[in-house]
Amino acid sequence: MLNLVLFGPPGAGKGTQSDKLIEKYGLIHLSTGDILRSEIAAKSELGIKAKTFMDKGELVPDEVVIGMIKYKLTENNHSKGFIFDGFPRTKEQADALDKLLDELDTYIAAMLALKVEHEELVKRLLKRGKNSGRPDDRNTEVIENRIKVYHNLTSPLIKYYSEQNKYQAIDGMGTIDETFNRLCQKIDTL
Ligand code: B4P
Repeated sequence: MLNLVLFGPPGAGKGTQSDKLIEKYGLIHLSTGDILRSEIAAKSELGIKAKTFMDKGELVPDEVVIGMIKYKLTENNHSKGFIFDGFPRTKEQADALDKLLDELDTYIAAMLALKVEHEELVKRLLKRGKNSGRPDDRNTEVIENRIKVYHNLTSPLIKYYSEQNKYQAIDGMGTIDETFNRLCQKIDTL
């Protein structure tokens, strides 16, 4: 199995690049953001709860997202591997992921961290907000809060994966194809 964590602040290109990478490498895409949005669309109990956090740009509680990932991993345990997009986002989630993968006798091969400047992140998210209707992309205050939450709670995971020699920084500025080529070059060395 090849398991990758695609990492970066909101708007860095995680979802965009995941779509291209799963096609090339035949991996399963696990995006906690996408799963949560489909729960919101289905008006499930989980979705109704998650929406209150997402609309403010806050993280959904760990136990909710960990439970979702656990379910998806057991459902797809014979796959070639996974791209984790937007997960883990806290130390608790990273610990839980390592444990779940260990139970499947596998592990994270690398954390690929997209580096994008603050102004560019805000620009990309506001542009998507105009077309997608995503409530968390339409409001500058919510976007700034998501970036702040990333710096406070999520970016410490760089140290977590560095200590395991799994952290790889990738320049995420430039076009979608340029970033994709940089990611593929790195993945092909794993
Ligand atoms: P996510 O769905 O993960 O959303 P995101 O961080 O905004 O990134 P995304 O991957 O969608 O966007 P991308 O950069 O590809 O999270 C949303 C919310 O869900 C969180 O705030 C949180 O509340 C909750 N949540 C999710 N996971 C959670 C977890 N594990 N724990 C707790 N809560 C969780 O793309 C952005 C835009 O940029 C797109 O329009 C794209 O086309 C464009 N773009 C991408 N690359 C570009 C490039 N190179 N040039 C120009 N534009 C580009």
